[in-house]
Amino acid sequence: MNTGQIRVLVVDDDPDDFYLVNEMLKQSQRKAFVVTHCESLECAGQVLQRSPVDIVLLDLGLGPLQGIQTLESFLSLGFCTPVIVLTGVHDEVLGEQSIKLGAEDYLPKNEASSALLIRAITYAIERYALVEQLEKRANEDALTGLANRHALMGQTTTLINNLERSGSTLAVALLDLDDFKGVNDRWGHNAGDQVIVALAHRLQSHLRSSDLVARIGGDEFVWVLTNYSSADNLVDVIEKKLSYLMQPLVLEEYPDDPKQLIKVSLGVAEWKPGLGLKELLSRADKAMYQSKKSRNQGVV
Ligand code: GH3
Repeated sequence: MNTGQIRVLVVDDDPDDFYLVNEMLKQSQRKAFVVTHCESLECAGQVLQRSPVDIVLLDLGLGPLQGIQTLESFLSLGFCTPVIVLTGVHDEVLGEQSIKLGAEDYLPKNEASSALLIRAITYAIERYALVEQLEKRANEDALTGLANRHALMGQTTTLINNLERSGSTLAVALLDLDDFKGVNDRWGHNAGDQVIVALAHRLQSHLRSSDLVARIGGDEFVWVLTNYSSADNLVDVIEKKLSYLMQPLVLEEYPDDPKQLIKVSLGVAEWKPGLGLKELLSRADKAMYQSKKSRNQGVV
């Protein structure tokens, strides 16, 4: 949230109601509200596309859209913005439905006062930010900022479900650093962390943006490749990327002395109809184990 100003988008097809809301917000002694008005969801979509706001106040019943349909249609636009339903209808069921769907609050217009509206807006923005932060933490690996195992499971399962319909390609590559314990022992835990972070950055910057990368354990990473053209191509792609990943690394403590600290073993499993992520990971793990033993890359 912008600390000085709160950007509010009021979506209401009644200009008189908008006038009243705007007047209520103007009465705030402590907060400055920058208010934009739209009479339709189409206008709201265009405004949000141009620049984000801190909160949307949404009337239910815009044009052909009735009741809860209005909120569903707004949410389907996919903007990450907290929403308060501010409506002329006082209906407990509608209120509960709105909250369940994802609205932060439900306020009947005839009950809204300046103080109540401002308080509702303030808490809605704070709550939304807090939930976003918690969701981020729940899905992110703290050291590298990559997706964690939980996020990987969710995102890849969605991809696999879509594959069952589209018939496209997907492979799971499991990467495990070689002799990483030795890195920690020889160079210290801080150097070990630098190796993990460097590998994460390399994975992020050298892989296709449509691929997924996650850190699922201490020195274990997963790379999910999608939409490649054939199995031969897959091996080529992986071998080319590995050469980027395993470049020497400059440690903070030894800026003039690059060290070959990033060596990985890798196992790959290709998706076939009926296979889920767990099965793919287990196949990739077996291939990786073989690769560890021979210090080559293995594909099953
Ligand atoms: P191998 O080549 O057989 O895979 O052996 P390895 O030493 O790479 O793997 P091993 O599983 O024996 O050791 C992994 C080590 O990674 C042990 C653990 O202390 C260390 N580790 C796990 N998470 C972190 C981390 O976040 N930072 C650092 N610095 N070390 C970590």
